[in-house]
Amino acid sequence: MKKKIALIFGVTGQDGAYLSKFLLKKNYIVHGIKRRNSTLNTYRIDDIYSDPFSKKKNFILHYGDISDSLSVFNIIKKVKPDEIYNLAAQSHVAVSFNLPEYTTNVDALGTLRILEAIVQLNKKIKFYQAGSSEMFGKVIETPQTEKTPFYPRSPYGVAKVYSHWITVNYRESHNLFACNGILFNHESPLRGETFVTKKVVRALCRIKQKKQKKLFLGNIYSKRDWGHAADYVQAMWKILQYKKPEDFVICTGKQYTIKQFINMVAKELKIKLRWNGKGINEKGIDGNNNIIIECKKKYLRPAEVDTLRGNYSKARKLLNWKPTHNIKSLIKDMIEYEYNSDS
Ligand code: NAP
Ligand code: F7E
Repeated sequence: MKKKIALIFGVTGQDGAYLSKFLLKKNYIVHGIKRRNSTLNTYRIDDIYSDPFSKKKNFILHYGDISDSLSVFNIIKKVKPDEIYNLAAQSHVAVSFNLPEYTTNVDALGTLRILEAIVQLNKKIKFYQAGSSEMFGKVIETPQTEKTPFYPRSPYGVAKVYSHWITVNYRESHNLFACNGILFNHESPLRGETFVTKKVVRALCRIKQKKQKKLFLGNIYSKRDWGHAADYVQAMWKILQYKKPEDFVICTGKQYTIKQFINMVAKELKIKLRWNGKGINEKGIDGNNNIIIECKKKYLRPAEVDTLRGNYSKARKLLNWKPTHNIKSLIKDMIEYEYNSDS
C-alpha cells in the first residue's frame, strides 16, 4: 500500500517533534518546514533526521516560512501531501503583546496562506489547524467545550480565533476536510524553556543541583488544564482520520494553579518549600531559609487568562481519545529529562 504523506508546518517545535515521531511509527512519510535561523533549531528532531542523500528517506525537511505565501505554495505543490498539520506559530502569549503585528501575520494569515494553497492545488488534502484554549480567554463558562464562545485576551488568542474561523469558513465554502483542534496547554520534556512548566521544572532541578539560586515568575494564581504533548499529537492525527471534518476540544478536565504545580515539582524533588507574603511580594523559601522563588511585575501580562478547564467528552465519544498522562506522570517525565540533560 502507498505510504501516506504528511506535511508539518512547525516541525521544529515541541508538538512538531512529537507528531513527526508518532506519524513515522504509523509508517507515514513525513515532510517538515524549518525556518532559516542563524543557529541550528532542529535539536528536537535530530534523532529522526534522515540522511538527505539516502534514497529511502522518510523524514524530509524543507526551508520555508509561513509568512511567505510563495514558499507555502511551492512546498505544498512539491510535496503533494495527503495531510497538512499547521503547528507553526509565534506561540508565546506574553510575547504576542510585544509583537502583535508579527504574531497576527504568522498565527492568523499563515493559516489562510495554507488554506488558499490547498484550494488552488488539491482540495482533497486534509488540514489540521492548531487551535488553542487561549481562544476561550476570559471564559464564558466552565468547563469549556466546542460550543463555548470565544473571548480571547491577547493578540495571540485573537489571531488563533481568526485561524479557527477561517478554517471553518474554508471547510464550509470550499468543501475542504479542514479541522480545528482546540488544544489546552500541553507540556513535555521538549517544551520551550520560557513556558511556565518548563521554566519551573528546569529551575527547581538546577536549584536542587546547586547550579542556580533563584527562580523569577509572574502571576502564580492562574489555573491551567495541563496535559502531555505525547497524548495530544495522537488526538491531532485522530481528528484527521475521523469520518468527517469537525472541531474538537482536547484537554484533561483537571486544573491546577501555577503555585500548585510548583509545590508538586518541589515535592517530587524533595525540596522543602514554604510560602511567605502576598501578591507580587509572595516568596518561596526552602528548608535552609533561602528565598528560591520571587514574583516580578515584568512577568505579569497586560491581560491575563485566569482559569482554563476543558471537557473532552466529544473527543472521547467520537475519536475514542483520552489522556494517558496525569499531572504527576507529566512532572516525573519532565524532571527525569532535566536531570539527564547536562545544561
Ligand atoms: P512551539 O514549540 O513554539 O513551536 C512552534 C513552531 O512553529 C516551531 O517549529 C517554530 O519554528 C514554528 N514557526 C514559528 N514561526 C514560524 C514561521 N513564520 N514560519 C514557519 N514556522 C514557524 O509550539 P508548540 O507548543 O509545539 O505548539 C504547536 C502549535 O500548537 C502552535 O501553533 C501553538 O500555538 C499551538 N498550541 C500549543 C499549545 C501548547 O500548550 N503547547 C496549546 C494549544 C495550541 P522555530 O523552531 O524556528 O521557532
Ligand atoms: O503561561 C503564568 C502566565 O506561558 C501559563 C502556549 O503554549 O498554552 C500556552 O500559553 C500561565 C499564565 O502558557 C510565568 O501568566 C507565571 O497565566 O506557560 P504559559 P500560556 O500562556 O497558557 C496555550 C494553550 C497556547 O496556545 C500557547 O501557545 O503561567 N506565569 N509566571 C508565567 N508564564 C510564563 N511563561 N513565564 C512566567 O514566568
